[in-house]
Amino acid sequence: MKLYLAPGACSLADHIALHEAGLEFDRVKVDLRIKRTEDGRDFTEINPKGYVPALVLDDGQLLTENVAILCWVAERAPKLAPGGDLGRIRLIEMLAYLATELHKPFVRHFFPTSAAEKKVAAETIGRRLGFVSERLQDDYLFGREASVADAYLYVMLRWARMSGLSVPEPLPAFYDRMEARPAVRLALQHEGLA
Ligand SMILES: N[C@@H](CCC(=O)N[C@@H](CS)C(=O)NCC(=O)O)C(=O)O
Repeated sequence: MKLYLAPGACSLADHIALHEAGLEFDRVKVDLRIKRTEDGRDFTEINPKGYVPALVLDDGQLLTENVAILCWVAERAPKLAPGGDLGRIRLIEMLAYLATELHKPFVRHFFPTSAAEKKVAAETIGRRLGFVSERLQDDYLFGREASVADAYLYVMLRWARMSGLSVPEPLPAFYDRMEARPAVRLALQHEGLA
């Protein structure tokens, strides 16, 4: 299996999750500006969407979208998903929120078409981080065990810190907790971000 990633991009969440799951995989870095893999291939021939993450399974099937890849990892490592009747649905609910309500405003904040748009994006991120901060149950989003959604939230917080945006309590301690996890440290190291 091969994970196509760009250092520090949202694909870091999938990278962390694969390590948390203890799955074997190869990493291939992609230069997103020119859509080329580090081994010189045209990335759009691998993922026609042209963005990371992309996961090529051992049977050659392509998986894209953070929500889908993270769910797939959690299906292989159930410890990375909340339990209970609605566990899987709660996971999808949280991943969908992170992907559409938090990740997307960051794109507007990183690549604004105006100063006003950047300001609105910063306010939106602040409000939505506030919502997530109230959802933390114990150490992580779903209790005392980390899930694949925590890996995605960690990446969003990393972006917030890099952008100088404030991170509401108790998320700073959550961030430190995530960074202390061996899977996170390994992924950061492999992406040259440690
Ligand atoms: N809908 C996709 C969005 C993924 C995405 O935004 N990837 C960014 C990096 S964080 C990317 O590769 N951008 C390059 C591009 O769109 O050209 C998902 O949730 O997986």
